[in-house]
Amino acid sequence: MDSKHKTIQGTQEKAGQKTRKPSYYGVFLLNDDYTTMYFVVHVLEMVFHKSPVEATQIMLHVHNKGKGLAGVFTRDIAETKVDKVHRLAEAHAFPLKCKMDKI
Ligand code: TYC
Repeated sequence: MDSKHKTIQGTQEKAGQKTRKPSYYGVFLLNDDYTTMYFVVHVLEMVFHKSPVEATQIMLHVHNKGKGLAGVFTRDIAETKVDKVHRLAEAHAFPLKCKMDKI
């Protein structure tokens, strides 16, 4: 195609092109009887960038209630967080589980 017939691609102005808002997912940690409290706090600090105080509060909530929110992300980021938690847990032989739920 010659240059005077080229169209602008990927812009909002392109006729009929719809945009889509991202869906958000909560990433939750689940309680178990074997993972150490120290390790869960470490995961919350390293993977979810929580402060030591906030990480401890979330860990205790999970320990007492069975489940707790670690963070809210778009789908791809949430999938990556879940994967990171499971890889870290497996590497340290802990059964820590994490899941994502559309919110
Ligand atoms: N219940 C664990 C214990 O008593 C601690 C724990 C907290 C484990 C949170 C998992 O997601 C979790 N050692």
